[in-house]
Amino acid sequence: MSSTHRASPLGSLSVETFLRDYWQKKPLLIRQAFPDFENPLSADELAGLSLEDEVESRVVLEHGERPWELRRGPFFEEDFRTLPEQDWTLLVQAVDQFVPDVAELMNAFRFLPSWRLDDVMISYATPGGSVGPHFDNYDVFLLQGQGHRRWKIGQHCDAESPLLDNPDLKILSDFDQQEEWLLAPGDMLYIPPGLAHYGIAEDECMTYSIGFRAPSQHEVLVHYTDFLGQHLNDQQRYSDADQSVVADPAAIDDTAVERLRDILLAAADDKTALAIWFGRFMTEPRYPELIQPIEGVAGELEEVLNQGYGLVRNLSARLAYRVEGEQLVLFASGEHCVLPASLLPLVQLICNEDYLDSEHLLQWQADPEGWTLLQQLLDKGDLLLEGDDDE
Ligand SMILES: [Mn+2]
Repeated sequence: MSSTHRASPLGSLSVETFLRDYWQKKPLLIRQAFPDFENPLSADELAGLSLEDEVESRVVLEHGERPWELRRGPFFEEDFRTLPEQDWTLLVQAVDQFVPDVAELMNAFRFLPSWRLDDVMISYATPGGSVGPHFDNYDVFLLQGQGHRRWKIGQHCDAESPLLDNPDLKILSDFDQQEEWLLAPGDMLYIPPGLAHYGIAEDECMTYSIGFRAPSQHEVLVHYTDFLGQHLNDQQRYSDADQSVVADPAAIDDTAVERLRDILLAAADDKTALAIWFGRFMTEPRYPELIQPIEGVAGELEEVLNQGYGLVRNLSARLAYRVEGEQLVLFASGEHCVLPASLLPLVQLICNEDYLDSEHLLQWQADPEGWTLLQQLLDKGDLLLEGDDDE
């Protein structure tokens, strides 16, 4: 699959029109966004994942010990046997990190920056199953994988919107229905941040939520200044060598405030530092423990490629890059390295393809910096040798 010719899942709508009229603005229903969609995972396989320690999962029961009861995984098989016939939902986070066919779904959304993509959550619901009327702080595409789900669209919400008194789930106490759609396998609904939505399973159904990440302004301010702070020393201080005679020693005058503002503005104006912080932040993996250094693997690179095997991206790794003047910066799972601009084609290949074939990679054997980069990413565990994970 080529990174430049992936089919858009927007139906007859162009990417340009979608971005202009819908993205972050209003909901969009796309009938047969994925025509003849083949559900890559069965309900039993999803339930199987929820038994695993490293997987985040939840069950929501509408009529449990209290209304909208939340149970957290990992679960035991016994837990599922004791659930009622209907009105419950199993939700499993970041299934893309464990199932390559689910990860591949995300490639259809590369008309948006891939570092904005977060994960694919999958929900399985029995008839009547729902997680209640709610809103999210991020964009989501809801792809119907199996069965049918009725989606009701409500009002725009914010931090002030009234919620039910529930310790675990943020369920809206008011829902002002604007629209209603019934989704069948292959249909997809886009929901912008802050828009109330309420999905109810008509029959046994599975829904794939392709979710996005966006840092909160709190994260931008706190994390960026924390990152900058690591490079500052104690001698760099508020200074007032220009201090004039004070009219009142207790007063904080404008000049003092402006000296502080200059410190902050200089930090905000450092576009290079800001970009490096951002690339590291946006590529931080959800499960860093799934990216482990693999000893000795880099030494096998040449042999493996010569045998015709390629490399695969670790499903947990997040990659992005930035070109700034002559400088190329690669971000790999929360870290960065500065590279010569001549490595751009290799970096683009690594960032955009799940599978790197031997033919393309062997071309870089003559370039010591390119070859070293591949070895470093293998050592770090962001890239894996084909065959190591039964691909
Ligand atoms: Mn939601």
